[in-house]
Formats: sequence, C-alpha cells, structure tokens
Amino acid sequence: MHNLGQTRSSHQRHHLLLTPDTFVRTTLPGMKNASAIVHIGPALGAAFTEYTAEFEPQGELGTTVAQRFVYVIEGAVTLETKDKRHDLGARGYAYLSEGFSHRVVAKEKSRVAVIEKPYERLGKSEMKHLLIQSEDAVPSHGLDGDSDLQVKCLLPDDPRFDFAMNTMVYQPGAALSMVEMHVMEHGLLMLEGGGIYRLGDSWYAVTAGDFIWMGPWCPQWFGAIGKAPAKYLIYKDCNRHPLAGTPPAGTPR
Ligand code: UGY
Ligand code: MN
Repeated sequence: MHNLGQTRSSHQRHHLLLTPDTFVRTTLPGMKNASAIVHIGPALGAAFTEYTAEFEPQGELGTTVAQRFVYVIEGAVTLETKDKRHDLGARGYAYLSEGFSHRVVAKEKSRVAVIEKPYERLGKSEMKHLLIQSEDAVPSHGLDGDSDLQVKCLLPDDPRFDFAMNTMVYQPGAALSMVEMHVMEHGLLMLEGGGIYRLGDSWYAVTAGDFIWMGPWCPQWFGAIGKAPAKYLIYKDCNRHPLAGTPPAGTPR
C-alpha cells in the first residue's frame, strides 16, 4: 500500500526525527562495499555527524580526520590499528581520537552507528586515545536513583573527552523524571522497543530504528510504552565551556 506522502519523520528548527521509511543511502569517501545513512551533520547546525554504516561482508569505512566512535548494532567488524586487530561483535564499540590511523572492516553483513566530531581541545592537554570495549562489560546505574531507567556511560569520565556516548534502557512505563532543556545537543538511535518522545512542543511515537537529533536547549522527555524495554544509544557533547569555539567579539563571521 502506498503511504500517500505520510511519514512520522519530522524536520524542525531545533529537532529532527528520521524514521527508516525516509532513509536515503549514500556513499562517503573511501567507503567500500558499504553505504551510509547520514542522520545529522553540520549542514543542520550540529557540531558532529552521525550515520549508520551498512556493510556487505568485507565492506569498509573510509577514513576521517575527526574523532570517531563506532558501535556495532548488528553483525561483526574488525578494527585494525597499526599493530593490532580487534574484533567487535554486536554491542562492541570503539573510540579513536583524531589522527588515530585505523580501518573498520566488516566480517559479515553488519550495521554500525558512527559518530565523528572535530575535537575541541582543552587548554594544552593532549588527546591520544584508543578505547575498545563491549557494552556488555560496562556497569549501569539508575538515572537519578530510578532503577527502571538504567544508564551505561560508554566513554570515560575524563574532562579531555568533548562528548559522551551512553545507552539508556527504560523498563516499560519508565520515563525521564523531568522535561530536560540543556545546552548539550543529542544524537539518538532507538535500538529496541519504543515509546513517546517529546521534542520541543510536539509528542512523537518512536520505535526501534528511528533517529532523533535534539539541538541545544530542545525540550525533551521520553516515556517507554509497550511490553518490552526501550533502549537507545545517545550522543551528548560535554566538558566544554559554552563559549569554547566562539570567535572573539568583533571577529567578522
Ligand atoms: O543525558 C541526557 O541528557 C539524557 N537524559 N537525555 C535524554 O535522554 N534525552
Ligand atoms: Mn538530554
């Protein structure tokens, strides 16, 4: 049945909901046997880009000059660095600081969430880091003491990191305890289940496979609905002064 131009996707000034029926695949420089669904990037005002890479067996990501975070949604990939090969299965992830030479090659048909962000340096501190981990090995904690809403912080609590990647799992009926409005922006991939997301002044039904971008101060709230838990992977910038990266007053833009 034709959808007669209907979709849950919505493009607003301070938020974006993208549902799989509106995904358009493209290829990014250097990608082999793979395609990218670009969810968000600087073209809409975000300070990062997030895409889902879909690989055929032996498919490969291109290179990046930015920091890169990869999270295996489905399948298995090998992360090759100068002297080692690391296998990442479903829920495996890696962080590579800028300039860390590597290859990401699929061992089988796979889907991987990729986040790339130009690094915002903190003073004179150096940022050379490689982290390889499985989400399964990361401890979780209840958000604000709510044991029905479990958060895993996938990156270290270290001020040199300028973004955080978390997973959040809501038991059916669990919800954020407040409408959040904050300077940080989010990129969010619904991995399991679903519910209602408030974004700005709209309430959206969301489900596994959807992507959401929330710009700075976008009012946001989520409540999980259904018989199974809802889970998402969420990007959030952190650890930087709000004026960082702003040219001094009087500088022509
Ligand atoms: O970390 C966060 O800001 C998170 N609680 N936001 C969200 O889930 N929309
Ligand atoms: Mn938030």
